[in-house]
Amino acid sequence: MRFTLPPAPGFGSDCALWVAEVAALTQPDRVVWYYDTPDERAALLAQSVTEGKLTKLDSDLRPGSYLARSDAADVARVESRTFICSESESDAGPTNNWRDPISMRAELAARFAGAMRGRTMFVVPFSMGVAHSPLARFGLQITDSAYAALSMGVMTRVSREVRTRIDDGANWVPTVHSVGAPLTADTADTNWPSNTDKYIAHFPETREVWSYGSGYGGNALLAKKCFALRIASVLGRDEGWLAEHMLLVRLTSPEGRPFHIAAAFPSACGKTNLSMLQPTLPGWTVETLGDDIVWMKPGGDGRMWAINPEAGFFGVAPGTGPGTNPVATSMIERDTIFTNVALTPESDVWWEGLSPAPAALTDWQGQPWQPGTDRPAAHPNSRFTVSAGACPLIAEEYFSGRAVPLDAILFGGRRASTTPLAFEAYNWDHGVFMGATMASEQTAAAEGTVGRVRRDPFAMLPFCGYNMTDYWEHWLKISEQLDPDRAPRIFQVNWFRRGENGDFLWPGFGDNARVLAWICRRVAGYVPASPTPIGMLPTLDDLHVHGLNLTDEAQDQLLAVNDAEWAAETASIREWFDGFDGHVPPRVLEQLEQLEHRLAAVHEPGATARARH
Ligand code: GTP
Ligand code: SPV
Ligand code: MN
Repeated sequence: MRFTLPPAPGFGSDCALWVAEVAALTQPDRVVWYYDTPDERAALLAQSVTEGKLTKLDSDLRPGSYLARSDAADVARVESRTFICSESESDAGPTNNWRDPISMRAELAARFAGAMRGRTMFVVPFSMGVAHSPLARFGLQITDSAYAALSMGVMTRVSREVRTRIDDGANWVPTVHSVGAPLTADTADTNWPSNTDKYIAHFPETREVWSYGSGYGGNALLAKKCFALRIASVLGRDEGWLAEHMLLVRLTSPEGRPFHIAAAFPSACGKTNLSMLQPTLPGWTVETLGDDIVWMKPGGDGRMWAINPEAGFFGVAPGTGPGTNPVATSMIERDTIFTNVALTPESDVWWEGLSPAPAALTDWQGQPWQPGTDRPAAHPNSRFTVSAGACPLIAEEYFSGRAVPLDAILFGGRRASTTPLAFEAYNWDHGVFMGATMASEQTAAAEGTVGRVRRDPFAMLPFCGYNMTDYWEHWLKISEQLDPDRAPRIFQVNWFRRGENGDFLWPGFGDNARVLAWICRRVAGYVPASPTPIGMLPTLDDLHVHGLNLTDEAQDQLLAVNDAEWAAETASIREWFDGFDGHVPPRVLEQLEQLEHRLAAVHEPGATARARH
């Protein structure tokens, strides 16, 4: 028997017909529309507990909260199995895994045929953004995972209204997810069904997502990376806006002036933490708008306007504690789904960095664990899933859906060396160059070697749904719609520079407010900055570091621009650009040439000490 994937439903088409076609292919036992009403949610949570897929945590210690333990081989995004199936290979570009859409449809049809046998197929209508907002986009996720349906209920705005709007002809993006583990009369279900064969496939022309084999995070919650970044980046290219892997935060100065900052850091590099930081600088306040994804569009006023399309946080658990992130710690006191953290004997959760280790635990794989055990109790990519409405600092825009005007855009990553704590781009093109050449040490958020430095342009390497150099071109072009005096200013930051002994030189977390405050003062025109070859730097005094007790080494190194390191950096950027076969936009190449030129100039006779910094 030959199967095909149902064709993408066209604009204004009947979603029920498409759902029936997917059901005919995947053959679930039953089809259930899931609107995430309180009753539906309670019933699905209870059923998941009965089936052993969720553990209910102690109702006094962690009310309304649950623990999920994944299969040990399904713990993070799988970049090697993520595909962009554009008609032309050059539209996917050299940084994506390209597959021909016709052959991928055939390959997937064979996987999806009968994939949901014995299971329930949930149909989840969701909105990215508040449903009545002009920037909102709708989608349907079909999934055979109750965990995915429950998580979608937290991470997106799931409602019957969205289905009505779709039935009334609104545009929507179809997404299909199966864990790839059909049940037969003689196969027992497991607590985390999944398949060793995995596909995270995107069809940019027809705006579809098909995901098979994984139940974890961005592989399974298709509204997140698959729709809101990979498909949305393509929509943005075609329609004149940007879908970005960024946090969004509002800082208000002691004088009461609000500043809106978006920041692109790669996975597990500090977005959630920065989005809800508790400033250690008196008088400054923070409101949280988003922690992972920003959609932004130039307005008629020449400013860049931004929204967070998500409704929840899927945050990294390890490292989250009262000392580092008291806001998140209180946000996840209740009504939270935890995945792959450790369980205490009292049925509460624990992970490295939350508190001193309890005497005995059950680790993320269900094994006994004591302090001193030579593996972490919580998986390094263990996560909490919680409504953004639970964040004590959540901004009013979470409810109203209003967009905010961006004052600054930050690029950052984990760099043990080379990149100073903070510096400003000379202009938009220089900022685009900073974004395009960002590099970061890899983390546990995706498969791969943790700690290896890789270029991760705009923190979008795994998330750009089209050709990376076309995407840089789009960033350059979008500035034509911005007023140069009102466009967001661009900065680079690095909280992760290390000293000789391997320790972080910068305290990070709440003290990052010192850097953000400098950025706001730059935007307001209140502080000068020193021109250096790599950009405009603050002094330590500008960062109000008094009281931090920085070591001599930290004072010396945090803002240092080291000649040898930057010579190696520019050489490595040039080599990396060479891999794009002449497609790097000339304006970006020109920025590299200017940087090399500025670096060489500091060695010429007469170069100022200040330029040498
Ligand atoms: P994704 O959800 O994967 O996109 O990650 P993210 O960018 O939101 O990262 P998150 O804020 O969850 O931080 C990831 C890890 O970095 C956690 O273990 C944090 O404790 C740690 N971290 C965050 N901010 C800082 C900081 O300023 N300094 C240091 N040293 N560590 C930090
Ligand atoms: C990331 O890896 O950037 C995440 C987690 O935010 S996931 O949703 O799994 O992509
Ligand atoms: Mn992320």
